[in-house]
Amino acid sequence: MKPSFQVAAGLLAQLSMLRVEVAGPVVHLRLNRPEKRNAINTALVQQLQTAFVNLPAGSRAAVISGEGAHFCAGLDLSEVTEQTVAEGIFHSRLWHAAFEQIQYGPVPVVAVLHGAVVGGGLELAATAHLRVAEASAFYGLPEGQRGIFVGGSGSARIPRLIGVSRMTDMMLTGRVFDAVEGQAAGLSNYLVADGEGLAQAFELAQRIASNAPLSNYAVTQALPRIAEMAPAEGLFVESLMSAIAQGDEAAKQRVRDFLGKRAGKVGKAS
Ligand code: 1HE
Repeated sequence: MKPSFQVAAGLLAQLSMLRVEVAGPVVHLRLNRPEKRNAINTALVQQLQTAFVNLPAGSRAAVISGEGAHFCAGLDLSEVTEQTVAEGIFHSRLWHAAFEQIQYGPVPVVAVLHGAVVGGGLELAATAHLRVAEASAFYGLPEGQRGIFVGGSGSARIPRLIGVSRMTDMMLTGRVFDAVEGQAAGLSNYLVADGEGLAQAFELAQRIASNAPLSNYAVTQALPRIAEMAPAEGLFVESLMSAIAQGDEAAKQRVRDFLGKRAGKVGKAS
C-alpha cells in the first residue's frame, strides 16, 4: 500500500531544490530541479547535506529520487568553467561532506533511478545503500569526455559497486550502460518497469524501517567499514557490533518472538 506522504515542515520545507515529504518513519527526498535535469549545483549539494543532517525525528528510512524525466544529470557544468584549482578542490570536498552525510547518516537510504543517472548523479546514486532502477535508467560517466574527473566520491564508491575495470571503460570511452546492463554490473539492486520505482522503493523503505534501528545502523555503519579492514581487525569490530546489537531490547524481543512462533520464517519471495 502506498504510504500517505505529507510535505515536511520547518527547515526541510525551505530547501528550494528539494521536495521533502514524510510518511511515518519514511522520508522521501526528491531532487526538484527538473528544468536542469536535476543537475547538482553548489546550492543543491548544500541542501542535500542540510536535509540529511536534519531528517525529521522518527525517520527510519529515506528514499531519494528525481523529479521529471531523469534522476540526475550530475554536476551543474555552468559552475565549472570559472573555477580556480583551489575552488575546484573545495567544491569537491563539499560534495564529499554532503555524500558522507547521506551514506553515514542515521538511516538507510534507497535511491530510485530513472532516465539519466550520469556523472555526479551516479556518484549520488552510489552513496545510497540500495538502488532501485526503472527500465529507462542509463548510466554514464561523461567526465572523461568533458575533460574533468569524478569529484563527488565516485572514484571511491563506484568501483566498490562495479569494479575499477568497468568504471575505467565508462570514463575512457564514454560507454553508457542501459538499465539491464547496469543491473548485471551491480549498479542497481532491483530493476523494475518504468513508473514502478517509487512504489518498490517505498515498500523496501517500509520493510527496512520495521527492522530494529540498531541492527540497521550496524549494517549501514559497521558493514562498509569492516569490509575495508584487514580480516582480523574486521572480525574484532564485528564481535563488538554484534554484541551491541544483540544486547538491545529490540533484538531480544525479536528473538523471543521467533522462539514463541510469533515471527515469520525465512522463505523465498513468491
Ligand atoms: C545542464 C546539465 C548539467 C542538463 N549542467 N546544465 N553531466 C553531463 O555531462 C550530462 C549533461 N547532460 C546531458 O547529457 C543531458 O542534459 C541529459 C541526457 C541529462 C538530458 O537530456 P535532455 O535532452 O532531457 O535535456 P537537455 O535539453 O540536454 O537539458 C535541459 C536543460 O538542462 C538545458 O538547459 P537550458 O537552459 O538549455 O534549458 C541543459 O543545458 C541543462 N543541463 N544537464 C548544467 N550537467 C562532483 S564532480 C561530478 C562531475 C560530473 O557530474 S560531470 C558530468 C556532467
